[in-house]
Amino acid sequence: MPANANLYALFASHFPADRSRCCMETQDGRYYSWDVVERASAKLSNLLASLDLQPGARIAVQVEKSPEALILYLASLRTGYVYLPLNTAYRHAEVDYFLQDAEPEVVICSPINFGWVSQLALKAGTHHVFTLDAPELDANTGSLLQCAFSFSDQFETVQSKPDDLAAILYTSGTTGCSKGAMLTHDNLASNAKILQQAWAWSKDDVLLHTLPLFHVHGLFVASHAALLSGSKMIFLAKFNAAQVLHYLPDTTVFMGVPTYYVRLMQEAGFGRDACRNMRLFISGSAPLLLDTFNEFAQRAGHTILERYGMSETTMLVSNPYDAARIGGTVGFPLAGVTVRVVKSDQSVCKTDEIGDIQVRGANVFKGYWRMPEKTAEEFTDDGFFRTGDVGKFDSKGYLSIVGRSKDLIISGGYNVYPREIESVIDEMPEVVESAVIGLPHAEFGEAVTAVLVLRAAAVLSEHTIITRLKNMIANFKVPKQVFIVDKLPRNAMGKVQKNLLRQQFENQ
Ligand code: MCA
Ligand code: AMP
Repeated sequence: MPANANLYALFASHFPADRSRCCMETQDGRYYSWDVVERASAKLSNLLASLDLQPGARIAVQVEKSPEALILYLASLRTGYVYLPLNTAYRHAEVDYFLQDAEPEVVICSPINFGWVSQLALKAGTHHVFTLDAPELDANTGSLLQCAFSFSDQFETVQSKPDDLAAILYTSGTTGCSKGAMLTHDNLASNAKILQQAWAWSKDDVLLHTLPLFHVHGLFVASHAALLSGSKMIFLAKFNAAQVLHYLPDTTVFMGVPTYYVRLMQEAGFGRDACRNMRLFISGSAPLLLDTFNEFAQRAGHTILERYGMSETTMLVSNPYDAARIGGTVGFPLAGVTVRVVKSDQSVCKTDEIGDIQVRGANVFKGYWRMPEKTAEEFTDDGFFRTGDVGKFDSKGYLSIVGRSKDLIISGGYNVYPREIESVIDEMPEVVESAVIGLPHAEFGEAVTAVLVLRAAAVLSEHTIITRLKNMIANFKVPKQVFIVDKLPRNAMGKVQKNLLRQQFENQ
């Protein structure tokens, strides 16, 4: 039989020989050995397998971060089903869309959301709904952990082919409508192996894991490298700068979005002493400002390694581990990943010439879920994926991202698609039309900002708009500021000139 391409099988082959060593430790002192991770994921796998799901069934998960949530992800891999993580900030309409589109056979949510999520799941034709919470809170009868307890703690990981789906991550890609990026076992395995090498992971590393578990950064980039290296994770429920400062002396690797670094430096006690055992700080998901990069080097005595990735491609470019890490750049294409910058006529740009960034490699996804036309549009004839990012290579081969051709705002590392927010605002009876833009923000990088035109005589305050939106969409998508104008600036084609709006409101 050929080697099993199942990603869990790859991880398991690198678990430490001494399974009593620590895999995850939490802030309240819970300790999960590799043995526990193996046996608990086997119990969950046996439970999932007992449900008699279709091959390729989607398992949609919207739960708070915990070691159990990561173990659930491993169980989904082991059983060969398709893991579909959802941001815990998503509200009713957002979850409804994802469940309708993905038609998961299993939905797992937080106990507090069981009422509304189970209704949506029923509507989407889901057969099984469970809850998952931290063990001490997870006492109700629909609890996944309770249901799994009586199952065997041994499970033979199913045989997967490299091209089998492991996960679907929803993203809006280059256009407004949310699409499920289908990632295979091979996409994830190849990227995990490349990053382990590129960033020199070893079993002696300790990762301070503070990222959420529902996006590529926290679920794949951070966890995979540690799982593949048999390294311990200090597993915190969320990012909190004071807590990070507390754990840093016990840590060798930290990963985060730029906002984490900005907040960390606001801690008075942060400095070289806290970082004395650190080997590596990594940043990604959004541009790291040169000021942050420089200030951090001064304060911490460490040069942040910035890398670049996408849901569709996982990681594609990284600054080097053992050569100069250049601020304002994302570094070199990773081993086995081909990246090119092209002009609008598809010819390759010269050094320092700005163009569209395209990528090809084993890391690049299989396509968008049930959207073959959209998938085809995003690939060139010679098989490169169009990232929607704009950049340039310098004479030493470092890539810089200088902008985006897609209309996207990145706030605190979360992507916000203006068109989605505009359509929600435009539904308000008082509103004629709206434009949503990103304005520079010291902490979040960009702040979601709405500019509105109201109907004649309509009255609508900024406070009312924000309050309404908070009930309708995830909180990080809600505009930080709202401006009312008489009309939106348009070009000769009738398209709203967002650059003019950005200029007008940048310093207000
Ligand atoms: C929270 N708030 C935000 C954001 N997060 N506002 C704007 N942008 C945000 N990202 C607001 C809430 O709306 C709320 O507002 C208030 O802050 C408090 O909410 P809370 O949830 O308590 O905030 P927090 O815990 O301080 O969270 C901030 C955070 C978090 C820690 C920076 O956003 C975070 O962990 N971001 C990381 C995102 C991430 O993992 N991205 C990776 C994507 P109010 O009080 O008004 O209601 S993967 C990816 O991009 C690719 C592949 C890659 O390359 O990695
Ligand atoms: P997502 O598809 O949600 O995973 O977001 C991917 C997008 O995040 C990319 O297309 C980039 O626009 C952005 N991104 C990720 N890493 C970086 C980085 N280091 N610098 C600038 N933008 C980044």
